[in-house]
Amino acid sequence: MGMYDRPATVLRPEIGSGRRVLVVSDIHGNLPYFHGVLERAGFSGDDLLIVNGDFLEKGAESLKTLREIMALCESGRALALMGNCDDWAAIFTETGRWADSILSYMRWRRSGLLWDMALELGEDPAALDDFEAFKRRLARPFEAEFAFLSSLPHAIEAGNYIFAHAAVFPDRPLEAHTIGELVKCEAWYRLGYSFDKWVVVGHYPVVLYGDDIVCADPIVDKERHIVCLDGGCVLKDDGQLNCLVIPDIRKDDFSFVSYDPFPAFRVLSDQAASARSAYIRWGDSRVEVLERGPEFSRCRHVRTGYELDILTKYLFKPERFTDCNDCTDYVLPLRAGDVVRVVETTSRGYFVKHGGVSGWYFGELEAL
Ligand SMILES: [Mn+2]
Repeated sequence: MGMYDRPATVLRPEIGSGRRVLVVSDIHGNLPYFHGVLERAGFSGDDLLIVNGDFLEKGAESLKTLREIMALCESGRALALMGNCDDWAAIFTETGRWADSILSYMRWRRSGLLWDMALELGEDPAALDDFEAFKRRLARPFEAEFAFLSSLPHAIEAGNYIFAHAAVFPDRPLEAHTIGELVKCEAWYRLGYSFDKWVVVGHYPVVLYGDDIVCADPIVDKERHIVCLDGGCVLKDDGQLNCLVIPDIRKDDFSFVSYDPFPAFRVLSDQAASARSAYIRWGDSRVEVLERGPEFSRCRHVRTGYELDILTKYLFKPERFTDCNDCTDYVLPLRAGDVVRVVETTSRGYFVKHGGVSGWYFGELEAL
């Protein structure tokens, strides 16, 4: 039986009324975004931070992120739960195909927890060829880190809220879920469940729930009592790290703050939204390049036939058929005076974010 088939561990902490609870999900080793969103939320010693899983992998600083979260948990300022990218303690219990593929995963990503651990041991992570021997070298120096990871619960229930990395199923108690059910479900929000308590999840970037408009702000569904938090930090170039701010765990009112590193500017002219747009995203990004230019290329999205201009640097290969970076041709509805954050500056205009939504602005900008 693999670890994901085992029963989940549920934590039910006592959180005092009036203690503010902050919730962050899918940090993915991105410390600047993590620090940025905590600063924006005014995280203080009186708050409780809930780290909703996937604080490791994909980003540049997994080991450092892990140690910061460990320190916050040990001081009582944070509670963390496990995401599917935080399951590294399993290397000491799981065997077979999963373990066999870890070295090639490391060489492909060139980052991640085990990559960082090898570097700290003075080893070249790309040159490792014996995973069993590497594992034995990790056990002692990183005993505390692995003990912390293996102690992580898979759901937290407190006051009016349930937190899990990816999913909760309403037909059974939390304890009757397997670990895999809580941490691995894709596009869970589409399954249509409703809850009495608020269920807060990450795991699936919220932008992927959009059809033709890209919005990285949390999805807050007041009918179904669901919050989807994952703003695509690390995974999407224009992504953000969202932080839910719950003033009282026994009350239903909450807000959120977000962090991305893009500089803010003021819009100088009104602009109407485009009548139609497409959001080309990972997993469905096959395009045919109709005309390749130095800055923009005219492309046809293969599945839908939709034609749009894509930044040439977003095309992965110099071939006629290629996949591409996430992108959109959406023209944002803006009013003079709006503040936008600039992701790309091009000869045609700016690719910006406004209220979590990504799109184009073709007028002038003014520095703030
Ligand atoms: Mn995940």
